[in-house]
Amino acid sequence: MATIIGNDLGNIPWEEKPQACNDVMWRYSKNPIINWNPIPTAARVYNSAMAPYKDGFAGVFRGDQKNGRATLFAGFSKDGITIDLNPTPIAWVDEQGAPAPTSYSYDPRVVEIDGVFYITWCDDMQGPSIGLGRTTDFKTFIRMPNPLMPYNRNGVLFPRKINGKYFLLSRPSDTGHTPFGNIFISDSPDMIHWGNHAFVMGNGGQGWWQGTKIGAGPVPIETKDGWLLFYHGVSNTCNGFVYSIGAVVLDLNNPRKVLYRTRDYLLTPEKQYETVGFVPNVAFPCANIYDAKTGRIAIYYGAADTYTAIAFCQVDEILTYIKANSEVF
Ligand code: BMA
Repeated sequence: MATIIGNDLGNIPWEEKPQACNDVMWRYSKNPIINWNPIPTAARVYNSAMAPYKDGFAGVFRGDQKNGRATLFAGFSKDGITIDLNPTPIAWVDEQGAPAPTSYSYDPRVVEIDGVFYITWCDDMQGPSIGLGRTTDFKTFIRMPNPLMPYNRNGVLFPRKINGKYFLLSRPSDTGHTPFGNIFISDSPDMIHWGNHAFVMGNGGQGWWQGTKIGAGPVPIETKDGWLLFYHGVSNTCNGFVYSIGAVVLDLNNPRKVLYRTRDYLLTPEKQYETVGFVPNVAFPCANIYDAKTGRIAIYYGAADTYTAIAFCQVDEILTYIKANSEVF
């Protein structure tokens, strides 16, 4: 039985681990895949989401416009690496097709559930909150009611119902560059009414890399051992926050329960495209795609609030590592 419970994806972007690498997560050698000023309408495209679509990939991308304001753009790719970004921002509509603009939008996640692609992002509802919308073709984007009260960020949906309910991770915050933050979970019978809010995991631990705050990253991957969720952990320094990537395994039937959690980070800013940019020292994962047959996982992460980059890992190797190096607190 394959470890990942999901689809095969023969065309997943992939590069074998370099021989000299001792880590379980490694970077794409041609990072970054999106550089400064990729389209005339956006200076920096990062913290973005991709999903398999038709015979290639489609995604929703955070683009900071030339007035500095963050918005979302659709993009398409044949190989998951070269991205064709639509230079016109996504024009959200309501259920009747009338314009439903956003004031700002950032850090999108995309998940396909039963043939519909749902997008969560950081939306403005009198301050940061979780936006929710859907598309079937990456052309028409329909806004749905905001699932949670402000202030909140890092809303991430699970890719299927669990015991008849949709599940949403989130990270309650403040209006600014929040100096705290834990991951919570809510569920819903219909994607409209959300409740049963519960705490999942918090900042801290023996190490310092996730000592300030944490937030869910890409959509959780269903595996035979549990939901594999990559997340960001933040430490504070005299020069500001440092964002690293970790992982956690949540119980398949009860995703409120943490089974294993990385004691150390899996990837921290080291490369120039991660340590130098608009905001230095940020590795911020927002998407993963995977091939159940080979267990290959490609993670899309924003680097230095400037670039889009890819990292790779293999599911059996990463699960073995997390179990052997787990710290649950
Ligand atoms: C967080 C979010 C992210 C950003 C990170 C580092 O609060 O705003 O979009 O990548 O800060 O600046």
